[in-house]
Amino acid sequence: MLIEKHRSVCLRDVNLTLPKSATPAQQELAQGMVRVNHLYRSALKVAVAQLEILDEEFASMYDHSPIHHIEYRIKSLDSIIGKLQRRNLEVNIDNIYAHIHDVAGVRVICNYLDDIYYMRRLLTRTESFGIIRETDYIKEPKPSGYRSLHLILDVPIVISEGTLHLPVEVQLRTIAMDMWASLEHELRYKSDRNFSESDAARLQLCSEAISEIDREMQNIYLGNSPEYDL
Ligand code: 0O2
Repeated sequence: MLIEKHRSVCLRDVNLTLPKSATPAQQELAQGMVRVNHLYRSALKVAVAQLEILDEEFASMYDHSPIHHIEYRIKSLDSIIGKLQRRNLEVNIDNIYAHIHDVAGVRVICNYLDDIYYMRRLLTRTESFGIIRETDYIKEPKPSGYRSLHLILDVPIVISEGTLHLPVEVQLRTIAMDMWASLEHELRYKSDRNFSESDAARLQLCSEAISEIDREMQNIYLGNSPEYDL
């Protein structure tokens, strides 16, 4: 199953955010954003198409698929600007290409822990995509309790000017890790309640409990019928 989480940044969004008194720099940013949007959407399509091909292969050829579902999105313009500002970087197109590696983002929700590393191997074989950066928040979870494997992949796209390489962030996680991350994000940033230190500590404990469950589910699965050479 493929889920596109947000619609893309379009020219209309960009024009709406531009005041009538927009400076040349703001206009340049607006025009540049349209190209950023097109290029990263293209890279996202290539990465998602590859994942879809693998998903269909598992579904048609094997009893077990490592992929539960896939979500993908282009980062919103507000979110890109917010990230640049948090890093004290000037909001311009060059800094987006140079510093924002998750403009195109794919989340692969896997069934079991080993599926995550199996998918990593498939996505980073020589004939697949290069790895620009890898951060394993499963082996070393964030202080919040966040667990996932993050890959920044180098994805080639062919456009009229030739071949371009763009980064696509792939977050690989189990269903349980995804449940934790979604609810933690909701509780921390979106709900009206005050998020206390005690809430943070309890969520950290939930993350540990979930990690234990993931390991046990993996063991139950492997004990029954291992499908892959993991
Ligand atoms: P969104 O809405 O998910 O796009 P980088 O992007 O790698 O250059 P950054 O932002 O420090 O630098 O990367 P990091 O921390 O490795 O990964 C950021 C993304 O991971 C976040 O995206 C979340 O999707 C997820 N994430 C990281 N930490 C947590 C956490 O504690 N809780 C939850 N729920 N998710 C987390 P963004 O940029 O926040 O936005």
